[in-house]
Order: sequence, then C-alpha cells, then structure tokens
Amino acid sequence: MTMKLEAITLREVRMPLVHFFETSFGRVYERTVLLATVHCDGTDGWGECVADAAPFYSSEWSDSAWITIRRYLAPAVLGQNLTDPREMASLMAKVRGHRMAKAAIENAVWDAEARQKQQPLWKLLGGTQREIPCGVSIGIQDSVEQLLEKIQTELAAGYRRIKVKVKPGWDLKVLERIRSRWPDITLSCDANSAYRLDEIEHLRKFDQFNLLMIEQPLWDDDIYNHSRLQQKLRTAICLDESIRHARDAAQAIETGACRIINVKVGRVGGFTEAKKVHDVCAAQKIPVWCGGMLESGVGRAHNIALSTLHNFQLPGDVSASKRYWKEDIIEPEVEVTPQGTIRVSDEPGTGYRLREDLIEQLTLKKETIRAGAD
Ligand code: OSB
Ligand code: MG
Repeated sequence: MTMKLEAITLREVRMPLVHFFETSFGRVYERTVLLATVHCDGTDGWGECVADAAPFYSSEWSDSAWITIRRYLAPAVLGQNLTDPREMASLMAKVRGHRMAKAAIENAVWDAEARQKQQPLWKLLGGTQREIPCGVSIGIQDSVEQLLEKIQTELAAGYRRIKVKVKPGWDLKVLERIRSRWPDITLSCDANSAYRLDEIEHLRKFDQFNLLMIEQPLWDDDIYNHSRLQQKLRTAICLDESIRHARDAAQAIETGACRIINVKVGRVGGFTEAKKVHDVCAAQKIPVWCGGMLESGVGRAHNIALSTLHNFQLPGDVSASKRYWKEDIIEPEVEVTPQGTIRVSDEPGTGYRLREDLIEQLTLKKETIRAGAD
C-alpha cells in the first residue's frame, strides 16, 4: 500500500453531555471535540483528539492541539507517501509531547488505511477478541444517593465493572456505602492525582473495600512515588496519567509502581504507541484495559478496535453512546449488550459510519490544511 497524505481538515465540534461529569479536577457539562479528517488518495480517515477544552487532565487542550497540528504536525506529514500508518509517529517525532494532537492525526491515517484496504480496523491493529467487556466510569455526584442510583442503573444495564471517581472528602464514606449495598460487584476507583504520598495512612484504608484497583492516586508525572505507595497497599494501583509511552510502562512495571495499566490511545500518542504499551504489559503479565475520555463516536469506535488486542483483559471505560450523548455522530451508535459487552463489527473500517450532516451542524470552526500551504 502507498497513500499520499494530501490534506487534513480540522473541526471543532461541541457536544453537550446528557449528564455532567465530575472528577477531582472539576465538572464538565459539554465536550469540545477536535476531529481530524485526513484526505489520502480519495479515501478519508477520521481521528479524534481527546484533549479537553481545558488543560486539567493533561497539559494539552483543544486549542493547543489545533495550533500544534496546523503549525507543526500537518506540515510534517502532508505530501508524504506512506506505506504504513506506523510511519506517522516518526514523521511527527521532532515535535515533543503533544501526544493527543499526534494521535488524532495518526489514528485518522489508520482509519483511512482500513477503509482503503476494505478491512476491519481491529484486524489491521492485530486484534483477536470479538466481544469486549465493558465497564463504566461514574463521576462525582451532588450526593451519595444520586451516585448509588446511577450505579444501580449501570448494573441493571449489564456493565461488568463500576469505577467511581474519588477525591479527598468523597472517598471512604462513599466506598463504604457502595460496598454495604453491593458487597460483591467488581468495583474500582479513580483519583486523577488527588492524593499525596503523605496520605499513605488514609490510602491504606481503601484496602478494606476489596477494590479491583485504585487508579492514579498520586501526581500525574510521577512513577517513583507510586512504587513507594504500591509497596504499602494491598489494592492494585493502576496508572493512567503517568503512562505516556511504552518506556513509562516498562519503568512503572519494573519499579512496581502499578499492577495494572490503563491504555488511552490519545494519552500515548496514537495506535502505534498504544500497541507498544500493550505489548510491554503483555510480556510482563500486566493486564491492561482501555480508558476513556468521554469520546464522541469517532474516538469511541477507535477505542473499541484497540480493545480487541489480546491483553485487554479487564473491562474498559468503553461504554454505550447513549450514556454520553443524546445523539452520537456515528451510526449505528455504540451499543452494549445486556451482558455488558460490545460486539465488534466485521465490516471494513470501524464498522461505524459518520453522520457528516450532523457533524457539520455541530461544527463551530473548520479549516483544511493542504500540502505546501502554510
Ligand atoms: O481519568 O479516566 C479518566 C474522563 C475524562 C478524563 C479522564 C478520565 C475520564 C473518565 C471517563 O474516567 C471515562 C469515559 O467514560 O470515557
Ligand atoms: Mg483515569
């Protein structure tokens, strides 16, 4: 295969969430989604930049991704003849960081390749699992009662793992209430870096709740202190924010900083690096699962394809479109079976079509960047 990357179209799309989402760093009511379309020899491919509107989860944000793509990433890749989407990462390597911006472009090229070859994206990525187990991530609510009600709804829908967001002041009491109502469900929590190492005694109290894992308790940019914490906890630590690439994964495993890793394709810079993280973990027998960033259907479809790789052994934060959107921008929407799984399509590409008319309606800003132009 060879594909010439002729142009990239960027779109900023705004999508209201059906329910607000609150983490230790704040509450959001809507999602600003940056979509990238790559135009390659008559075939389009779509990617989503998972950065949020503000630089709170990570230092990247929608506007930084837009300008980074326009000024640096697009000029590095436009006009290039690609034989494999894996070449994208090296073309963009001179730009440091900005992994979510890079992932949007690289993943769009994978998407284009799958369409051009008329093959399912999951097969192209090397996936093997045809049905993927799903969990949900439930944000901080106004009251514990509201949270319990939400958990009840998700369990009834069949989801196989409940993850709740925690922060100081919304943690032990909340977990206690959940466990007293559901002693046996698969339960985990995610702190998004809300704790400090001197809170070890407090964090040890999480051990009584038989959690599948505690996700990212400490600083986003710190692996070493997680290894110190993991030594003192029975509960498995799962790293999210701290894992930027396969080397981080290798270091975290070697230092005992975690026993589980959350793979987010945007956080690590695209499918190629996500596969490497997956492979490093598989070789060390560390299970991974696919994280979520409140994606629109474009990113959601890509998360599904990634989740088919064999070491995605735990339920991911990949759930039905309707939990997020009144109307998703793909069709069919992502649906979850009563058994809490997503069945992966055998159709070429992602198996989901874009609702381009709806996307156009939701678009606030649009720009096409072509080879040779500035
Ligand atoms: O830490 O996993 C996280 C959402 C936004 C930013 C960070 C995170 C999350 C989630 C939601 O937990 C996962 C989802 O439902 O997409
Ligand atoms: Mg997380």
